[in-house]
Amino acid sequence: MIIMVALTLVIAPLQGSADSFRRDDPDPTTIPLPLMDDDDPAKAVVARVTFASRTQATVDRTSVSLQRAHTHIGDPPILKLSLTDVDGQVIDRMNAWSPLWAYSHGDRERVDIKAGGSGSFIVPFSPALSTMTITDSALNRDVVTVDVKPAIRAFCVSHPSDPDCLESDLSVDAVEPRAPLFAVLGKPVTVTVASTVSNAGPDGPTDARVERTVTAGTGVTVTPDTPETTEVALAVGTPQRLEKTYTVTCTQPGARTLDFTTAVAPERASVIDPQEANNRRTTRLTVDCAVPITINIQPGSTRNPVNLNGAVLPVAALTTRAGEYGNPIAFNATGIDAASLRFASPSVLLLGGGVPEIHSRIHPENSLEPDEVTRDGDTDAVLHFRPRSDALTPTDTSGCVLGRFAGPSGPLSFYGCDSVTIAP
Ligand SMILES: [Ca+2]
Ligand SMILES: [Ca+2]
Ligand SMILES: [Ca+2]
Ligand SMILES: [Ca+2]
Repeated sequence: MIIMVALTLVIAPLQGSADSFRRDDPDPTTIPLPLMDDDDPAKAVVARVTFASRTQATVDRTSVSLQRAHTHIGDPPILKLSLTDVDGQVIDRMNAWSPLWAYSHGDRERVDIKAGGSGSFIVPFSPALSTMTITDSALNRDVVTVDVKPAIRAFCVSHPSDPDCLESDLSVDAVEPRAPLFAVLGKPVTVTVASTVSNAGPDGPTDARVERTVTAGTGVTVTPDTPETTEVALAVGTPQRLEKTYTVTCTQPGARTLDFTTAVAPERASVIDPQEANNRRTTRLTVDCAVPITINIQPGSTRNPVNLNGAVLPVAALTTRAGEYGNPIAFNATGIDAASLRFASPSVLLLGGGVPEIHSRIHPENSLEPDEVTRDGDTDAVLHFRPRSDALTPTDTSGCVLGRFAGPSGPLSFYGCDSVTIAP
């Protein structure tokens, strides 16, 4: 009972309470009216909202109605409606009567606050409209935010010729990852993905939201791995290319996959895409994750001189245990596939170049370790290359071997480098 009495107000204090409003609140008597174009067919967005209390409400339904929104002239500022566009910018503000406030007529006219109730909020239609936030002015608290996009979308789907409704067939035409030929376990590499998006019309330019996501399979990590949303204005017939760079690191050897997905959609609910099937495209990138190994160029020499005039260069690929020389995975050099071998500088190997093993076979041997003194007893593979100037240049300081070997459960790539001194 006490609560009921406390909630019963006479109308005079209500009007007097305007002083308690924040200074930047618009004066309801001077608040600008929603702009209405009289040449435009009247449309309004209607939200039916049920209030459980002054600060809690739920949205029952939203719709677009072919009627003009009323102007809220003279409404006391009980509730405030803020209308935002798809970018979150406020495009309109207006006052509204609360369904919880009811006049009652007795000896004196007064306003009661009901415990609950429903009401319709009717605002002018805008093709840019996204949300309607209902705020209790006196409490300065947001009560509920209504997403009006589904109602606008449904209206435009059923009224395609309405002047406020546009049609744009947006599409993702290509998702093209560019990656190095191989990546060494634990060593980050850069992958650049180019996405091409376009608008086939008929209407445009259309503000579009492009979302790019990446999903890494097992044995590989990628950063950034959170979806990124970009806004682009797509003119009809003018594709745009968006590039995004990722850092990719192999955590397990072998073929590892990354799925790059790009999706496009109109920003505004009033723009209908008649063909959704072409709005998303995924391209799978397979990364060859190579096992790092230790090699000894010119066993017996610490200088490792390399002659680019056709002399034979011996290179020992060393058999190592997991953890030896910092190599994460055990490597048996006798399992090397000689036909796969190439020797060159790192940059040339990444471009697919390099010279082959000149005998097309490995030479099993207990070779010298990198200290050029120790032979550890296990069998290594000595390889012979004839370096040329297209494999190493006089300024190169390291020579590397790339190849395939028999891994524990199938062929894997391996990669190892040692320092070189290019002979003048
Ligand atoms: Ca489309
Ligand atoms: Ca050496
Ligand atoms: Ca060894
Ligand atoms: Ca050995």
